[in-house]
Amino acid sequence: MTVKTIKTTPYSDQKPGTSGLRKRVSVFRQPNYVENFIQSIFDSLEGVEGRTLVIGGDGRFYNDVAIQKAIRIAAANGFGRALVGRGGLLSTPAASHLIRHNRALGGLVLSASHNPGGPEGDFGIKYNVGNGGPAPEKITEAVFARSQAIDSYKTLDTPDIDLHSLGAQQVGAMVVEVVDPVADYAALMQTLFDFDAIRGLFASGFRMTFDAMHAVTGPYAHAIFEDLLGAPRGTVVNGVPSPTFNDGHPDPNLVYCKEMHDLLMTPEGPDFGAASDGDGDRNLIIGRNRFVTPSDSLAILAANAHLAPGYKDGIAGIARSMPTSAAADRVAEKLGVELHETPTGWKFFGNLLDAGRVTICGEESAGTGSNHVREKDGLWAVLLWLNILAVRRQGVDEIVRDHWRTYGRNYYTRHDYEEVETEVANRLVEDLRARLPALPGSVFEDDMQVAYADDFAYHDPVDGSSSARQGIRIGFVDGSRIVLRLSGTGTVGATLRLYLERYEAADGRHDLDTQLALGSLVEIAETLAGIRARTGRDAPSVIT
Ligand code: VG1
Ligand code: CO
Repeated sequence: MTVKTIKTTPYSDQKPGTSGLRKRVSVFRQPNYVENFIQSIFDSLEGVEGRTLVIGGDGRFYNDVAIQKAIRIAAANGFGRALVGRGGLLSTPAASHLIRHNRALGGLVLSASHNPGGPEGDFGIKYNVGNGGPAPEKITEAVFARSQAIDSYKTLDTPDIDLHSLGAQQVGAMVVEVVDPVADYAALMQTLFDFDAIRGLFASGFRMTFDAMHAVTGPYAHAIFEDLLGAPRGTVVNGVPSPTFNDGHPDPNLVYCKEMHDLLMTPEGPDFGAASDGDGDRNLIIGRNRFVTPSDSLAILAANAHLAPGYKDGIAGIARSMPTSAAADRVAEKLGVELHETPTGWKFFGNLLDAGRVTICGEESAGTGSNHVREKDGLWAVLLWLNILAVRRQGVDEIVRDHWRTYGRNYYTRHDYEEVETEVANRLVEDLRARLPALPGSVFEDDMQVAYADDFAYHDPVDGSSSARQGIRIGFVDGSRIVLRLSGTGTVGATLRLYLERYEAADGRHDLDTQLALGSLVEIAETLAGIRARTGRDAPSVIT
């Protein structure tokens, strides 16, 4: 089979963001757009010859087309084997596991996560390295640099492979193995959690509802919750993946899971509600009468992880992204383990996990995970919650309140302003950055005094690399914080994220309404950054 070398010209916009390259489908459909990017990835890797590549995605529109292209380009570049999830499906954490489990060189994860899909929606391509995690900045920068100079890519003239038949097929000199996307992942979960205890919980009449949002977790959730753990049929809703997510928005937050939230707030509702996003790495956790913020969830999971078999010997440390609340810091302090604050995006956790310095990681954006893979993992978080509920025999609300009574409560919210004009957003951030040096010591309403103000820079303690300008932090003397940064995953205009946090001690008031508790911080943020004034918006697009 002769390798074809096809001439091409660069696209200027192939710079990976927080989590790979994400664009409108129409952008990916331009001639050679996918080919250029994938070839740029392979050109940035060493020693692909004969190695294994994992390929899979969240099943969104264009997934199948991009996979066929990726397979041919991989074969033409000398990979020896490709492992592809049946139907082109692999959740992001399952892809991470397959890479590790099979000692693959890396993997291509095709997803735009929680963004809508379909011909008018978004698509994405991300490269994960051999540890199963998103490529570090060193590689993503090399890929971008290569994409700016690329003049040809390699491919083969072969027919499409059958993505629906399990087993081996040949593409040139490369073997393509179509694998069950769920089996290895479900096996991994059984090594971490007490499935008998969780089975007992369901047998005792405990009721859960899990919303797969017509996205990738459907098959995983049916297999794990209903088949293996004995939850009644119907526990998993919206469990059939659809290329358009049934025209929905697969973001598991209180906006897109409002119905489930409302159900959990009624006495007739189930005991526990959970959901995951397009590619299965995020999680939403709601107990009866209790929404658990992702930052609290991270802290509670870390504090209780030892109740699950996979973590029975305790955890080595916790890492959280900078905008995530400091609730986990208090748990780390009490456990006497390391706490690391990293920039937004899972790629920054990889080194800490590989070095064994942390076991559990989390982000305020509904991402939690551990050293079992190198991605955040939605179903893992749900299973750890279930394991904890099964052992403690308490409800979610009781566990959350108990946590606050021990550690105090970090009231927390995020206000997103989406599709803001890029220039307006950039100027806003620049102007605020310019004011930072003068802020410490300033006193705002409610006697709020600024303790520090900076633009977060991260120094990776494992490989010594530095990442500057990762978000503006304004900390107050009482432990409150305002954080502001621009999203690195948006596909239209700019998204401004404003993160607000206020600490209330263990013996303090834990029953305030979150938005009211953070009201004065919202006003201080407006005084400092002028988001409403500059964008002309009177309210955020999304509040989480
Ligand atoms: C967002 C979140 C970040 C998360 C990233 C990818 O990034 O804030 O915490 O890691 O999405 O998540 P940004 O740059 O838009 O704030 V996912 O589920 O899209 O892979
Ligand atoms: Co995701």
